[in-house]
Amino acid sequence: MLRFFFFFARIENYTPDMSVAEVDDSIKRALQLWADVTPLRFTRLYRGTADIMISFGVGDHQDGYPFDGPNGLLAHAFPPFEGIGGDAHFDDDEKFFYRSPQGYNLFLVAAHEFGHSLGLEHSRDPGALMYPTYIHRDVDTFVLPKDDVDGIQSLYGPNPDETGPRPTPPVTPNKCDPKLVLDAVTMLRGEIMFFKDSFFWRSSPHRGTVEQHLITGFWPEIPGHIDAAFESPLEDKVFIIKGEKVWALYGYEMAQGYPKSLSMFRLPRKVQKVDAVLYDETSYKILFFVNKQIYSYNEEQRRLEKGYPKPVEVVFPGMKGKVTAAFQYQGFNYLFSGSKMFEFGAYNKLRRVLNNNYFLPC
Ligand SMILES: [Ca+2]
Ligand SMILES: [Ca+2]
Ligand SMILES: [Zn+2]
Ligand SMILES: [Zn+2]
Repeated sequence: MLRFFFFFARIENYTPDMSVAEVDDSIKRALQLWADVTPLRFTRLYRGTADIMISFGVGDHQDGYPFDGPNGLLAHAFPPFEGIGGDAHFDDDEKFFYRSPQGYNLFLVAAHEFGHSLGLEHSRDPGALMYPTYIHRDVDTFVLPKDDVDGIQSLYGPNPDETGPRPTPPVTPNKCDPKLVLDAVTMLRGEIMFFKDSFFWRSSPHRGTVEQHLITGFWPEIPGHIDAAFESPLEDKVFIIKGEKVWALYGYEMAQGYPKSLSMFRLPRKVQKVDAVLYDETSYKILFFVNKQIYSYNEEQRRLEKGYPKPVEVVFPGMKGKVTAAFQYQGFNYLFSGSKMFEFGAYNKLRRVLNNNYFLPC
């Protein structure tokens, strides 16, 4: 026997930021996100009292939890209970959007609030929808993360009416996973950035802190699963490479005029993907790792160096396996291969082979 949980939802009023159809669609998709993975089923009411009463208000809106004007609190929702329980209120001093990314995406805010309406609390997983702070995400490709699926299924169980395959819920990478393979590593103004899937860890050596964030929370235009990244002190930019596209960051801002083509580094046309990039601050040379070869680009002279490509093991004797990420730090070159990290000192002499989370302690 199939067992479902039926909830009624009613939209009491609308925000002037979006059309009625856009609000309706955002709310519907936000509820559907939870219904897709549970026996929860939502029906819309147009009058009377629903389990989930949805409204927009400003300041003191008569429930004892006043809103605070632009930013800060975006919305709140009450855990399932009688009366106000389950209700979701949105601060209409915010600018909500449907498509053009200005302000806060109503679908994302509503999906988070409905998590509360259904009984979920905040999550510490920085990839989770139930993470306490709003994070910009690509809503066209958004799939409810594993942490949220596990949370809601612990309350209501899985969807008994599973029709066909669903997209796999994304799992937030774990720096203590012994099988972790990093996508790219770079310095960014004294901090070390470790990229993996849609996330990065930011390590501040002087502060001794490591934080994990969604890439889109900082740079909405940067895709996940990047190939390589490096910082150019000459240009004071961080370059992010995926396929033949190159983006540039100026600190935490996007640099204008990007993405550009990988051909900006004068690589031969047959090179359409790089595995890793290492910037050598002592010589202003940018080493591109492509399969088992290294190309060297002289950034000062804006040309590829003669005699390249060279095999990786000629430039870095003792390097084993394909290089998957690379960076230079405090005079040492670090080449990653799978779950290992090779440390090279002066004259590219191999010093140590470490685990690749050496800088990301567990
Ligand atoms: Ca607010
Ligand atoms: Ca890589
Ligand atoms: Zn309220
Ligand atoms: Zn919340």
